[in-house]
Amino acid sequence: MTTPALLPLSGRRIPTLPPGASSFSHHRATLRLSEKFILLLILSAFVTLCFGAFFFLPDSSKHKRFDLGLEDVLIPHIEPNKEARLPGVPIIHGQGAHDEHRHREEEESLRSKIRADHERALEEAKEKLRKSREELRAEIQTEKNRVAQDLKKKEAGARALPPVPMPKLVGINDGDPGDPEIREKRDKIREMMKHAWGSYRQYGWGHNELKPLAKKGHSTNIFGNSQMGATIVDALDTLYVMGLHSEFKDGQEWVEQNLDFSVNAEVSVFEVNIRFIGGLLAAYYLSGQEVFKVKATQLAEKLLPAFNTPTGIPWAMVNLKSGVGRNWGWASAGSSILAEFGTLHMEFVHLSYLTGNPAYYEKVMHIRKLLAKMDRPNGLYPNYLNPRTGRWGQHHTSVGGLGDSFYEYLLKAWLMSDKTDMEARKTYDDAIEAIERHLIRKSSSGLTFIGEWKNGHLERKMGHLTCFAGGMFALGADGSPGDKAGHYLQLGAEIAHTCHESYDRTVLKLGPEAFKFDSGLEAVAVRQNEKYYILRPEVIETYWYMWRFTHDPKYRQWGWEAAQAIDKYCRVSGGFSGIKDVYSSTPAYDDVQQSFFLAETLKYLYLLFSSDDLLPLENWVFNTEAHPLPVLHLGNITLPGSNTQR
Ligand code: DMJ
Repeated sequence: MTTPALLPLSGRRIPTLPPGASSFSHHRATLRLSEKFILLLILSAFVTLCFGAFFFLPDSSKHKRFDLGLEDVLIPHIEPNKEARLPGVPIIHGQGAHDEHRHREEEESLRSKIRADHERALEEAKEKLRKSREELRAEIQTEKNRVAQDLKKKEAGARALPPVPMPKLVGINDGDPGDPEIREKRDKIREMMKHAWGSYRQYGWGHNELKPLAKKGHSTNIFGNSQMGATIVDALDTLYVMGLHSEFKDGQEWVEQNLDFSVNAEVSVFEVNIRFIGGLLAAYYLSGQEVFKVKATQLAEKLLPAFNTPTGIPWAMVNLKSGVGRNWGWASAGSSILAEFGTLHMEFVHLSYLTGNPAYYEKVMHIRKLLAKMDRPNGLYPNYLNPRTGRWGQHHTSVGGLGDSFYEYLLKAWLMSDKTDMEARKTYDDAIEAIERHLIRKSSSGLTFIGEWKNGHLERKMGHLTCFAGGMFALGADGSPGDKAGHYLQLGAEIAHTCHESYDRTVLKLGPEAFKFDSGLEAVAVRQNEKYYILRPEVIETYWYMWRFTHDPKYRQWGWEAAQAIDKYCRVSGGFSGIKDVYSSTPAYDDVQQSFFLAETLKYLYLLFSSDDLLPLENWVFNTEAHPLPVLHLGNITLPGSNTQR
């Protein structure tokens, strides 16, 4: 495994020059400098002589020219016995003679000043010409040294970034599980990854996603009309972790040669952050290849205009070219979405850490401070916040869609700070306490579920997206207040169980998009438009976290059931497709291979069948798209933009 080299920690990009290029250009600069110096000397002597000659001419001729120059530009011409008249200034009779006198005096004093200056310049020039060659050379050298030093100082100033150590990169290894049976399962997952990647490589290369049945590229509005190879960027770290190095190299080459963000496309700030910036940063940390860090920074700069709102809460979408932002038309009262503006922290802190540019850190900390000041109905965070007014939209709260990763990132902000960001931990604990009080219930048959809060009522429905919370509760157990670690681990296990039930109660053994706990229904979808499975990872994600914390073999068993079902029902010759109805024995495909299938679903499955020393959770924090970012052991380093020493 390669370890990233120590980096120039620069917020601004300094063009990389070939070796020797900087000293060459410096040499040229100094040559030009000495030529310039001599030319300047000659010119100054010449100008001085001309001016000298001019001032020794008879008074009448130069007076005329002098008056002309000033008259045209500055001073109204004064004829004897006529009053000066400036537009808008009334004529005051009787002052003419006095003004003329004053004007003459001013003219004379100006003339003597100029004469004195030029005489001095002439003396200096003569002095220079009297100097020996050596003396002149020495003077030129001193001047050259001064300019060179100034240049160096300027360059150093541009790079003067706080020296930060690279985070510890522990556990980038093979993760061989040892047990041959488990290894076989893991090999199967790697084979699925090869099929997904290979199909995309063949039919959708460079497009954001793949249509595995139509065998062509695919994209959705979250990427605007761009072709930014979302699948490539999202899949890079999974390829790396699985040891698929030639595929990784292929992806890297595409990134180097084609990934360009100067496109006229309106993209989702959240999606681009979690998939692209998260994906690029993880690829950088794992492989040490500088290009990924450079691309992540270039892209992040393009997202910054989204924060230009009256409150600093970013727009949901931004045009990468124009920087113009706006919100989704469907969002309540022109609001931004909690799970979107609340899911930037991890990536943005890493960006500031790596580049030394405080802007990223400041943006996300501003969001945190703003939220901390707001009233929360029943202690809950509504999903909608208007970026113009700073007021909540509809009072809907969810741990699934629209809310989910906001809570996840509070916990992960604490974890990635080496558990020093206590403000984040406290905000997480308070939020979870309110969620437990108002949203978490047990069904009549004893299944624990997380419902949705809508204007004071609990909707007894849970989304597939919400299933990630089982893993989150387990991950946050250690460090929870009042010795509640056991409680939260148990809560994680209960959510994992409920979500497994939602899979187990279908025909295809794949979970629906949303399932109910109402009128005798338990963990099943009711509406037709909630019966689909689009290769989502959340349930498998929770199995993996639960496996890491408990080593209960049932989690590997459940993960294997899901992997088999995906391979059986979602696999087609051109990749993997989502399914429209998991309760139907004749599956209809949605014909989309989502990029998160490669980033998350297959990665979590692979990790589930690997040993724990592959990307240990003490050292890595996975962003919401499963991109692993190292814990920042900040110690006593001050993060750029923060006022506090950590
Ligand atoms: C992923 O893009 C991320 O996990 C995100 O947080 C929400 N869900 C999708 C996958 O389902």
